Amino acid sequence: MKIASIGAVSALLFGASVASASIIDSDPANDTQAGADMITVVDGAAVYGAELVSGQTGDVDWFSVNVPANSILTIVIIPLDIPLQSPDTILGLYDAGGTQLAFNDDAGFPSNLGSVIVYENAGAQTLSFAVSGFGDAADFNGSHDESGVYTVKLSIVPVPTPGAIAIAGLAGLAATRRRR
Ligand SMILES: [Ca+2]
Ligand SMILES: [Ca+2]
Ligand SMILES: [Ca+2]
Repeated sequence: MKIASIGAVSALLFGASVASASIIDSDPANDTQAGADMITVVDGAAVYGAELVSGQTGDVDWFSVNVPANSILTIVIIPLDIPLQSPDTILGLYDAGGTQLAFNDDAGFPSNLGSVIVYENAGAQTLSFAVSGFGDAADFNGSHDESGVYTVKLSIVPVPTPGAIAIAGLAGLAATRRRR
């Protein structure tokens, strides 16, 4: 159920704007966390293209993003050579010290072999994420045979305060009562 809803979200994100996303991918410099391409987030969102390069053995693409405190970071990797199928990606999220915080292979197997991570971030920090191909292990050392272009869609939204949630809950309750 949870997987299905994530798949639906990534299907929703697979829109017309995806094809025209500009490329941010400094191969081979971004093959390591130290060489990660910095992502600029505008109004809580960023969309860009990248590629797991054929012929470059073990291409891994690292990106970094500044994430504010009390926010939810969502990273969606959308395969484009065959939409949602190829390249078959994996995705890892890391803190600045290189500790893996989250990992995902398929956003919704078998219909979506792209990847998605939703992460609730407490304190402001720079996070990094790595995109590699299926077959690579969770250590992202580049041992895979996947190639092809993909789009990254990234969003950052504030975590609602408890007061805002309570108000939303009351509004929902009032709406339910009105329908009866
Ligand atoms: Ca690349
Ligand atoms: Ca790379
Ligand atoms: Ca995958």
